[in-house]
Amino acid sequence: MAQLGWRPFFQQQLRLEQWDYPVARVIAQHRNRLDLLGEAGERSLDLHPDMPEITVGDWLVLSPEGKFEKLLERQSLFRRKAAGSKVGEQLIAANVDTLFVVTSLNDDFNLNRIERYLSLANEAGAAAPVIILSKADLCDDPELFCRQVQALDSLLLVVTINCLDADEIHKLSPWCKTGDTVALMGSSGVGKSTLVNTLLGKAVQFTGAIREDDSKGRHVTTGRSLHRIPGGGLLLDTPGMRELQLADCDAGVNTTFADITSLAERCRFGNCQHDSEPGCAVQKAIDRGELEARRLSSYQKLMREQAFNSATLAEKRARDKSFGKMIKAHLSDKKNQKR
Ligand SMILES: Nc1nc2c(ncn2[C@@H]2O[C@H](COP(=O)(O)OP(=O)(O)OP(=O)(O)O)[C@@H](O)[C@H]2O)c(=O)[nH]1
Ligand SMILES: [Mg+2]
Ligand SMILES: [Zn+2]
Repeated sequence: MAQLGWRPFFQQQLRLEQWDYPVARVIAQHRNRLDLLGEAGERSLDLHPDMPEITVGDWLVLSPEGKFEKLLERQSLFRRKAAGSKVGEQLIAANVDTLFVVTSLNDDFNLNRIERYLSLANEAGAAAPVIILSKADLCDDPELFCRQVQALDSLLLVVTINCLDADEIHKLSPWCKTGDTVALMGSSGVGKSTLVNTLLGKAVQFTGAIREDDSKGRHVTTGRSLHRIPGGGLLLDTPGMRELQLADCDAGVNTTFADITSLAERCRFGNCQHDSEPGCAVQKAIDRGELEARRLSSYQKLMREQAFNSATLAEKRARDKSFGKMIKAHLSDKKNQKR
């Protein structure tokens, strides 16, 4: 079980009578059912509307009959605003120790996008980000890009790699130890599934060539799934996200931009927007060449976005709640009438 990522943190959540119950980890998610892996091997579980929202990486307790009993509290949880115009949240992955933010060294390379993923990771709790710069073999000067990423944060872990080359994979082994869970996220076509296959030592995941005209991926992977490296950790492959909108991510964004938030403490006004207020320490740092103007606008954009999405979500939650109350009141009225 330890090989699947089972830890005292999960064990402690079991009530005494549940100690003998089977526990299993969600390794894949389908429309109507989940694939689980536990001590007794693989099994599937049909989804039911009464169950809480479950995602890949979650730990479940089952009854002796194999029915859903309980979802265990997560050590980390990745979520985003539901894609498109949908109001809601989507769970991406749970109980992840390390997030590999994969960016390829071609047209995909984009510091703002890296900051977006870092904010997601910093909000998820207990999941440390590593920036993976893929397709280093197709790039003349990978070090140049590496330095640009490192400039975001001197403590950030950055690795350049050719995902197709098994001889380079040892660069990632520090994060792929037995029982450790690594999630791979990034745009379509950057090489997430290629990396999974090379780490597993066999082709488990489909991969596909990117489009020639704009080097964009073709969204080859469509679902999230967890895979075990023989004698190593677990890899969570995800589909390339067309859109990663943040919601309820205030802390994650502020952690990602710790340089800006610490400068902001020295602004004259407590509510300084760092635009054109007098005594703005952030603007002063930009003037002095100590802070990139790009970085400030990336920070402001992510803060605005997450605040807007959080407000929309809060409204929806309030609406759902009052709707729920209305239904309940209606049903109890009916009951009373019958009596
Ligand atoms: N030269 C080179 N090609 C790579 C590298 N990594 C991936 N590729 C190629 O890039 C293409 C896309 O790789 P995938 O692994 O399918 O990309 P993905 O990130 O899983 O994409 P989605 O599943 O669509 O999100 C494939 O043709 C891979 O062979 C690399 O490091 N070097
Ligand atoms: Mg893929
Ligand atoms: Zn300011």
